[in-house]
Amino acid sequence: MNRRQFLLGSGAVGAAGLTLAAGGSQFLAAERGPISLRSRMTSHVFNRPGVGSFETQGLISLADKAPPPVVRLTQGERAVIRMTNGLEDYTTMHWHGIRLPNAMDGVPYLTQFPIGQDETFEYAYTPPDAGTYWYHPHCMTMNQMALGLTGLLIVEEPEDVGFDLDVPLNLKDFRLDAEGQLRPFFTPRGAARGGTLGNVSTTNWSVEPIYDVPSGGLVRLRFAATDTTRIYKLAFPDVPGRIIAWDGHPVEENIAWPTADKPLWLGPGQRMDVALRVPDSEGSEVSFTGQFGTSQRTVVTLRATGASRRRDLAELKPLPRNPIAEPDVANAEIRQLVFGWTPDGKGANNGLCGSYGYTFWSIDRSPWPGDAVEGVGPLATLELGKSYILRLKNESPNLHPIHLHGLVFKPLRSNQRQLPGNYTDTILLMKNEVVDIALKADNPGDWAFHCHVIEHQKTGLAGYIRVA
Ligand SMILES: [Cu+2]
Repeated sequence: MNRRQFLLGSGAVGAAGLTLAAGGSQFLAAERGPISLRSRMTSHVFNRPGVGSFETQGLISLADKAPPPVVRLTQGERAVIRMTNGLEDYTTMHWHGIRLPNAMDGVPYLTQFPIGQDETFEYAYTPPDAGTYWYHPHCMTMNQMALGLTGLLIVEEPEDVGFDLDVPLNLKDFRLDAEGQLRPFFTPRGAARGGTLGNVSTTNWSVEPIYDVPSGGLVRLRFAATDTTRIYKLAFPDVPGRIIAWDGHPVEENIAWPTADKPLWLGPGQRMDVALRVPDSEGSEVSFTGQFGTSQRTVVTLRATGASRRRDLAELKPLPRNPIAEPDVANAEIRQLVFGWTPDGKGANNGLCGSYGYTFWSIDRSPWPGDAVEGVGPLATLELGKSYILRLKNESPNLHPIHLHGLVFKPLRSNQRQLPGNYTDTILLMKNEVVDIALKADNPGDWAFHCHVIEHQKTGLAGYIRVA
């Protein structure tokens, strides 16, 4: 297998109007061209080992009875994605981590008017960076994401990077009752604290899936934490491998191979690419696990299939660097942003995009008044082309994966830990942590800046940064 990509599992799109949806271990070929997506209500059968098999009603996807497909684009090639809203509620689509023109960013009121029922919005952009990204609505966000509408967006390198197989892994929880039906995904108690956790953890909408991979082969695993709340604490199997990319971009500073004793935390919105050398003997299995509360559960199992390909990790060239402008840290201006509580009886005015009637959170002690409020100024205005250090200060005991749209940044230092200096779009702030991040403000526009625990975002922990 070479540059012509074969995809595992949960479906893929690439060609005009082509939506391939399939379960199990089917391999699908992606083709190029305009992509048509249509949201819809659907159901899905979750097989839960030891619990049973239930068809859950009331889910939202872009395919029938299947998870949203993996969308594959090519670095430097213009993409056209026609998003049709098949739901009664309004929506938009956001392309998390992609450095694109502001008008294509999918943030309601800030960059576009929400998409109404049966309306189509055409997103067109040229992704400058290769890597693992994802997409999700930014209007009625909590409802639509919690019910299923999160998918991987893969931007392929134009050149073959040498893997035998590419395995997208969409990590997402659902909150189901004993009959497998949806329970409320927003709770005021959760929203005011760490968020409301699901109880059924899935990978590509499957519980503990097993995927066939070539024996002795080199596989690229693309983990994406697309849950609205959960911070995944991952442990990897004891086989040859390394973490090759973080939040889309090739790692420049090493990230240690995680174990059950020292798990790797992947917060909502974050991604990680892993290169793994599959064992030689057919039928052998290796499992990636996660710590869920007090129990250790399987996230995905890979099963070696066929005669060994006898590949070697040393055959992999480093991933090509993405064209990111290095910030000029020595001359960067410092701006502080504080994340904390602001209990308030009122909810945000999100117009057509949903509100829960509570405000618990704030940035710089001002809660986001809502997507639809006019005349709300930016949290900061950055001069186009200049470098900045943003000092992110978490004044709360809860963790916040802070996401900046349209730009990427590099962590410089923390008051609590050693942070690898890898480019990212989402940084997980620990309790009372202060992190300095550096960026070059080279993409003009109003860029949403918010917590990716969606209950936090929707109850005040949001705003935007202007680059002009
Ligand atoms: Cu948060």
